[in-house]
Amino acid sequence: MRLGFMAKVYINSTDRKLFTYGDTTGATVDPGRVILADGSDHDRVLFTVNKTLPGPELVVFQGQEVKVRVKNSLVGTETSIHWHGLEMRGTPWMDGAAFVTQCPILPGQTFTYKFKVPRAGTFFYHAHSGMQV
Ligand SMILES: [Cu+2]
Repeated sequence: MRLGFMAKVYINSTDRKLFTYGDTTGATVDPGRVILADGSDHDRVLFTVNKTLPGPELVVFQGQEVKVRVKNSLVGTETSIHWHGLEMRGTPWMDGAAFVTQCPILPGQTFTYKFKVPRAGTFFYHAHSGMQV
């Protein structure tokens, strides 16, 4: 049986073992039981946020200012984070489209996104540089 939507897993960067997010028992997860968010079961490289896919949930009030500090820990690859569906009124440079509204965040660099959430709803963020779309 695959975990699918039943649990969120993360990978330990030192030993590359999988664990269930929020579980404190230390039990590992068999990679063969994990199905990725897009439903595909072939092996490939994933870029994650804070070692999870999907990344951490952000709960924000309409009109609230958001600050998100992004450190690019990818090896040899630039990135940026696009705030999908949110209009960046007054701060278009915070939209997160690399080479369009900002320079990409280089490996080892940190960039802080700071913007106001213009409206209520459910949105998502994703990497937005080169093939990271
Ligand atoms: Cu998008």
